[in-house]
Amino acid sequence: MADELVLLEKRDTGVALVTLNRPDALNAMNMALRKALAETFLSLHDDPDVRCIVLTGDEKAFVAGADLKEFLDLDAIQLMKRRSERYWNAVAATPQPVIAAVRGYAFGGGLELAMACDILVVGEEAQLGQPEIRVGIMPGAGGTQRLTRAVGKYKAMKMCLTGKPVTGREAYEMGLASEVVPDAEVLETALKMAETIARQPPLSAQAIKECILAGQDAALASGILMERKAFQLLFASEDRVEGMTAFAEKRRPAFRGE
Ligand code: CO8
Repeated sequence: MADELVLLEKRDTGVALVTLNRPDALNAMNMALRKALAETFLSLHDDPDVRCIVLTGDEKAFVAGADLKEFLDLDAIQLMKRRSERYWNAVAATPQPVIAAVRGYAFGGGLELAMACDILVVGEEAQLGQPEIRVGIMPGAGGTQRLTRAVGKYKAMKMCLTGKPVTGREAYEMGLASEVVPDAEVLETALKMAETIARQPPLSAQAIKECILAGQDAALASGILMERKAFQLLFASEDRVEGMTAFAEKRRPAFRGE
């Protein structure tokens, strides 16, 4: 277990905790780690017992970026042929909500991985940055795109062009995090939030996630239409009947994801 690059713990609360486990390299993402992470997420996509996922590293690092040592001798065609985007997509396309619990460094591909999640809980002293420019490359897995959507053009330009990180507190203030807490409370806060989400009807949670993500890139009228159709569709779910009946009967609903 301790040798595994990615640890998976499924809890009876409906929460899955995924922990990156390459501490000697500050969780830098080599190909083996990316593959293991993708396989772990793919195994969760269709698991009805998993209603929310928390992704974390350790106290020192969420992820210190792509593995630079592995990049050193790579040429452009070899890089292209690795098609490593499929590993990122396995995380980004997860139907259930995913919370990134960020402590320590989230650099380069690490920040891009966190931004592929839906909610970011960050420690006050965490360091988030896109330092790729300092080693002669640039963000390559969403950094110029998701960061700009999150914080706007001017802050994204500054972060990507200077390579300078921001703290977790600064990230929260600029809209790059959902919540900031003392570093020691990050994981607990993320897990509690995940438990709250896991108690909600999963079809609603998944529809909300889908609408927010797809709506970001749609015209407002198209986004509103998409939202209305998803809203109407949820009236076909058993959990909708259960939720409204439980409200009328003044009891706690029991959602089954049907
Ligand atoms: N790659 C490989 N090894 C790393 C990385 C990394 N990104 N980061 C840290 N490590 C290793 C170190 O080499 C060191 O190993 P060793 O003990 O064998 O020498 C160990 O982790 C501990 O690191 P440090 O001794 O450097 O620890 P410090 O606390 O002194 O410093 C830092 C921590 C500041 C995080 C420092 O390690 C650092 O600057 N790391 C590099 C950060 C970086 O530049 N990240 C961006 C990488 S590029 C990228 O992510 C592009 C993504 C695009 C994805 C697209 C895919 C197609």
